[in-house]
Amino acid sequence: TDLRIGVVGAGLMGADHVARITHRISGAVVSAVVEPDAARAEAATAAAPGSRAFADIEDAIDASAVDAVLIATPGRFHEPVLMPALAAGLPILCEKPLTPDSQSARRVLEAEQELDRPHIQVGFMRRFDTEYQELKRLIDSGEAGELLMLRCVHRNPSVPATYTQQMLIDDSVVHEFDVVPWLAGSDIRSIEVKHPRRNPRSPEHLDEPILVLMELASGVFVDVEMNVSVGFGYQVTTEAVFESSIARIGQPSGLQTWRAGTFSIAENRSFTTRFAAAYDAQIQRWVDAVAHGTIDGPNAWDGYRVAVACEAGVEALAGGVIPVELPDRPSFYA
Ligand code: ISE
Repeated sequence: TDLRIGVVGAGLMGADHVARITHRISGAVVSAVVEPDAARAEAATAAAPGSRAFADIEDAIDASAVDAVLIATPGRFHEPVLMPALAAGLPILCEKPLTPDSQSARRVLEAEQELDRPHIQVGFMRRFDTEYQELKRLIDSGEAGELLMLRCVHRNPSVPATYTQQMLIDDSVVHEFDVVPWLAGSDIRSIEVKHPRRNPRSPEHLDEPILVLMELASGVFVDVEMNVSVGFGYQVTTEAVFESSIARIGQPSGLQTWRAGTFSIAENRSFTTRFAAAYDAQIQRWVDAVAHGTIDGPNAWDGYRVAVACEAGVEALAGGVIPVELPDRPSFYA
């Protein structure tokens, strides 16, 4: 029988996951939607036949309406959903970030370790993108020789009014803090943030773009251009610099046209299209793993490591080279 998923949060990402589970994922259905905004809740339940709206996750659990929980609210609202879902022993797919800071992430780790095994998978979907996977294979294989640098670009056309300066780090660069150590096979040692000229088109309360520099334990240097008011589209690219070769991922692809003296390729406008296939793969693999009592992707320890990096990154917004120090990984997450 199908896994009955309760989706918590039916904003942009939650609604996208409801449609994905309903139309593209096999072995699962959306059985419950938890969303305080009545119009969003109604739209989401209408999009998932057979689903019901609940005021909070506890009600859905008490009604035995869910076998698993997908959390797609903003990061600061994750902990109050994670805790009751863990207490009920339910498998969880939690959108990034696990939580916005390391203290709350640590509380989640402690609660999870009361259970017999990891129950939380964190939605760092880039690990499911085929180009990222190919680049990781190239780096791991050693075929291209030593990796020297990673040059990352992360551009959003615009951001919602609720997006804050700190979110440049803990909502956006959070993805690089996960995927870079995974790609390079090396932890982040320190983080520094540089402030180029401010984009006059940025919302008044934001000072961006920013340039984030990471030094990895291996000596590899990484730069991330984090730029959220570019207008023209959504771009996430990485260039890997090796001894005597270069590899690039995330270039525009799809329809190419030559017209009136101009060559053009359509660009993505949102992460929902740029990473659509990665989200599909992530959710399908999670659903398949849950059927076997496991998870299949980044776990809560990864979420915690990234929360530690985000804290250093937020501190670095004010200046300085901020070290990133991680405790040893508990064997529970081996
Ligand atoms: C957003 O929350 C995401 O997760 C996107 O992947 C990222 O590109 C964007 O900057 C974030 O705000």
